Amino acid sequence: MLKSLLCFFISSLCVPTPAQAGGDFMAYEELRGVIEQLERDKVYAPGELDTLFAEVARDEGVLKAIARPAEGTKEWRDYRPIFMTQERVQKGVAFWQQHAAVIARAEQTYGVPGEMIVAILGVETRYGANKGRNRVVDALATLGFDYPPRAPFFRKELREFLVLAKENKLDPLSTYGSYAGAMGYPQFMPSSWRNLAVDFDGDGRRDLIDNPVDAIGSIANYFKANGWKTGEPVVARAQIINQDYDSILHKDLGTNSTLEQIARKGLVPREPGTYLASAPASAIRLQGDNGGEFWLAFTNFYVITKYNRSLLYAMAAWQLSEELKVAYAQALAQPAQPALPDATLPAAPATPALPPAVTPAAAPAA
Ligand SMILES: [Ca+2]
Repeated sequence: MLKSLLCFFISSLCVPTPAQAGGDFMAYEELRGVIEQLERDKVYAPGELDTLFAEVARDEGVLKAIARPAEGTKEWRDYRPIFMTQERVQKGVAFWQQHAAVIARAEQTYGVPGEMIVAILGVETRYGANKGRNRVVDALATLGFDYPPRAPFFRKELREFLVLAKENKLDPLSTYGSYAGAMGYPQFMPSSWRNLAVDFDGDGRRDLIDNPVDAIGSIANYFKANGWKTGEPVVARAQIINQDYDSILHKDLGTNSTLEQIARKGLVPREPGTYLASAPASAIRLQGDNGGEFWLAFTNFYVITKYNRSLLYAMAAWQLSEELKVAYAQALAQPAQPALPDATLPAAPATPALPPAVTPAAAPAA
């Protein structure tokens, strides 16, 4: 009450700007546990983290943001237009052209297509243009200590961030990212940065915040480490051939059937392609502009969900990658295109101008 009255009278001092207020977690037992562990592990000197956390503040905006992620509340028809814009494709092509040699090297090194790497950068940060405005240490402490549904996850990421800051000489008080603490061009969480980032330009640092070369290599390495299968299909639009399909539709983030099992329930690939009947797959339904869209999602599709645990995210990233692949090839064929006004791309997932939605290279014999 006293605090709210003070806020009423001196409201200008009570605007929630996390960088100004501080020390919100100093009395938390859980923070003591984190600090003592990092001191025991000799990552931080005694007292160093007390000084740091005297500046760390609860970020109420983070708690609001995590309660309404776009992936959890939107249907596909509303989610898709956020990412599938002419502007995002054109900027992706420009980014790809600027870093063509590095992207080709990442493709060769890790077996992940260049368009997939560029699409992830486009969906995550518009190719580095928006790396996030939340101070990471505030965000992770807020979620790790004051967001019970996922506190253990974020408390671990807070510890990882504090170790990462030491390893990479980041100033924890001036490192910014998403409301969930994801950082840099590829929006890696601290544990992913520590475990899967690579020094792709060989300068001795794994810098995802200011170095697009390291970001490109790190995304490709992340995909490879999570099971990307080079040359295998990602996802294919399905058509209905009989009415038993409801029982096979799948919402979890992994394959649960084979193409053959799904076909028996009434869904088969719509476009011609080389598919193994025994290929692990799931049938998914998305709510599109014209009602239900049915898709056959393969192992590689669920690798994309390792980046962000959402079917909509994976579909947006994949569709953007397909658009990028076509637009990049066109740009190589005829450079110096005039800029077009921003507009949402047509909803059809694969127009006749596009290559087949799924082009598995040399599928092995069944
Ligand atoms: Ca580097």
